[in-house]
Amino acid sequence: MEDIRNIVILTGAGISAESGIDTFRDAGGLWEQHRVEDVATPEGFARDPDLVLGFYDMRREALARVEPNPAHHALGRLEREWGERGNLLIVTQNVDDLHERGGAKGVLHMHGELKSALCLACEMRCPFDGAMSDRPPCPVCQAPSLRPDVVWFGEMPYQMERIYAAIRKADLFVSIGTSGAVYPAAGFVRDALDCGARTLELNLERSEGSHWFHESRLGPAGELVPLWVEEVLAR
Ligand code: BJW
Repeated sequence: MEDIRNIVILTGAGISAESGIDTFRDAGGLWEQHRVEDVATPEGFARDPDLVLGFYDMRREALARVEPNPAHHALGRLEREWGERGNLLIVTQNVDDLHERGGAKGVLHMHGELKSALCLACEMRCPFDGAMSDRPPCPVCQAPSLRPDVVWFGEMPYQMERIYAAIRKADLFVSIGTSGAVYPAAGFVRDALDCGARTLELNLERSEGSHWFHESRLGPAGELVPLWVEEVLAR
């Protein structure tokens, strides 16, 4: 087996599904309940801010009722125990905080976070818990101009330079619980392959970019991820 020092892990909605958070594109998922162009684009927000703020308030409230599952805990353990062996970066497309509640400390939220607000007046970001539909004032400039600090279609995901730098150095790229339908995250596997990394997907079903992975393990994240973490720590 080849030497693995640097690992990049990309997670998506599937890792939080067993905690009770809806995915986007599965049957019954969020995009069957809401039109994506209405709730996840800057244009939708400009047209109907109340609808969008209400959508994210509802998801923020739901977050308070769920717990991290064995997949989140296993990645928290891996991050802790990988230690001196090399670098490990968890990049999540998820806006929930279940990785952190599962013990991971250095998670990069490329699509933002539900419990963060962005002020459209002063452009400050701040931790936020509560209801944005109530139009609370920005804690910095007091303007009632907060929006969810999340990345909508057409907006630039966060910390792309840092992600690509980690991918360039990666010996192993692992994708967990994502459909591979949304770019740029869906392209990371090809970037990692181009840079010589081994690629592994852990997903309920084959993702759209499944053929780019050296290996696909299919099943629920809550079962697959703890087993894979045991395996990688035992190397
Ligand atoms: C389980 C499971 C279990 C279930 N266990 N698994 C053509 C080519 C390239 C790009 C584009 C293009 N046309 C348009 C674009 C750009 C666009 C895009 O990708 N569009 C596509 C629809 C084609 N992308 C953008 O606009 C992005 N910005 C951008 O590109 O900027 C320019 C740029 C240029 C160059 C470099 C960098 C940037 C922004 C995308 C923002 C996405 N935002 C959202 C909403 C965030 C806030 C929120 O949460 O509301 O992000 S949309 C939504 O999709 C959310 C997710 O993070 C994202 C991905 O979804 P995910 O996580 O994969 O969930 P699902 O539901 O799709 O899949 C779940 C998977 O889990 C499934 O496979 C299940 O089987 C599995 N699963 N249970 C394991 N128990």
